[in-house]
Amino acid sequence: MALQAASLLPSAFAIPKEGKTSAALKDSSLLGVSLSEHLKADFSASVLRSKREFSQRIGPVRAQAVVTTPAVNQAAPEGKKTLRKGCVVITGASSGLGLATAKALAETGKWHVIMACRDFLKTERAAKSAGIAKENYTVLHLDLASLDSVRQFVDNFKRSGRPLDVLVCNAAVYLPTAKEPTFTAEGFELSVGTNHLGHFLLSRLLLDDLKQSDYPSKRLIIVGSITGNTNTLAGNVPPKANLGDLRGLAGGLNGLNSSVMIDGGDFDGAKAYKDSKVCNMLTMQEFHRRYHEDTGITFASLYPGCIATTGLFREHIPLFRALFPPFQKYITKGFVSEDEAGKRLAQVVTDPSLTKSGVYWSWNKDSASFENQLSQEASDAEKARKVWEVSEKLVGLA
Ligand code: NDP
Ligand code: PMR
Repeated sequence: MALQAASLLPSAFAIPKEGKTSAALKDSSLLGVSLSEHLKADFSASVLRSKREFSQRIGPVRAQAVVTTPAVNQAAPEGKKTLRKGCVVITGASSGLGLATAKALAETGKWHVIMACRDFLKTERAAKSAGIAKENYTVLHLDLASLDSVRQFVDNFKRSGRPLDVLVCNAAVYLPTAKEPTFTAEGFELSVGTNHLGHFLLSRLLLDDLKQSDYPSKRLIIVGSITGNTNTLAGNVPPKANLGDLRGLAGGLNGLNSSVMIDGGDFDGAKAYKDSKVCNMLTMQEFHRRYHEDTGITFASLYPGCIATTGLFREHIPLFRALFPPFQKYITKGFVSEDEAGKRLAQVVTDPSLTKSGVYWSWNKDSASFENQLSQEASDAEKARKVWEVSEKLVGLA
């Protein structure tokens, strides 16, 4: 495998022409960009807007007979305004980045985390061993590889009577060694079906709940990745992401009347994952274009760094799993621990200086956040619109 990895080097180091600036360097955590003043201004505006929306609303905001606490408690002692606990849904919080983010948020005492996971027991155990206090989390069942399960999750969540202040679409599968495709309950290729289509339906169905939140800053975050961005060195390691003309997606990715790959090509598990990440980043931007101005919701994506120790690589060969962490730590220097990555995502959930919408966040070597540049394909507005329209047909929304 060492040899195999080395043999990838020549093509990997050929930096493409696309993306005029040195985004590859930025994304690989070598350059820092300080937060500009307009971010702070944006936050003040968003707080004001939320307050205005809140004061304009009459009557209960939810359909259920549950009274939710207003975000700002005016009756606090000495006239001080205190913020109620925020409620954040995190998909795939049973391990890796999702678990570390749940832990980081719960530890503040300011957030209740809904751990939206497919394996209830595993998640309970993970929460316990991470030391997340019982009162700070709830496990709710969600299998993103089944659209029925997504709908069921949304019903259950609505019935819980909790407000939705932030939704984090984090779960993913990566199947780099699969020879043959596998499928979701509805027959979509599993990587795109889970990572993109499951999250697409989830976030569309929960958008109204986010809109109704009276929290000062409501956010929808979809985890992206450097490997879907071909304006970086990592994004040029074959197979590269490429959605083509979306003919496979339009055909339903089922391998019967269409290809299982978005671009209509032959099955490749690693490419399917990278394509799904491009869909994630495009979806975030399309949400931003369609809904940010009217709703005040912040839509964001991010590359948290290379968390080379997570379960994401569970399907990879053992030698890869052994060599990947030291390779990322000592050679690319893109490595980040699960704890550190969790703090980064928690920052995107809650930091008042990260309220700008439509942004793909990354971090430099001092762990300072900066607005990163997406590849040409991952920022193609026309493609984003098409992915949105085809996806809503596939998940039964259009
Ligand atoms: P993990 O494998 O540790 O976490 C993935 C999570 O997704 C698990 O909780 C898993 O649940 C869950 N999941 C998988 N399939 C489903 C499903 N059908 N329904 C519900 N949940 C599901 O990997 P990471 O923490 O590394 O990945 C988290 C995110 O970070 C992903 O979006 C990934 O693309 C992104 N990312 C990761 C990087 C890295 O270097 N690791 C780099 C850049 C981005 P279960 O425990 O039941 O398997
Ligand atoms: Mg990559 C700055 C260089 C850099 C970074 C930040 C990553 C991140 N990778 C880099 C470079 C390289 N990688 C180079 C030069 C090679 C050839 C030796 C290389 C190889 C490689 C493989 C085989 N890298 C990988 C794989 C995977 O199977 C991982 C993958 O693509 O998962 C989809 C992966 C990753 N490299 C990363 C990151 C963050 C990943 C995995 C996680 C992800 O994108 O979700």
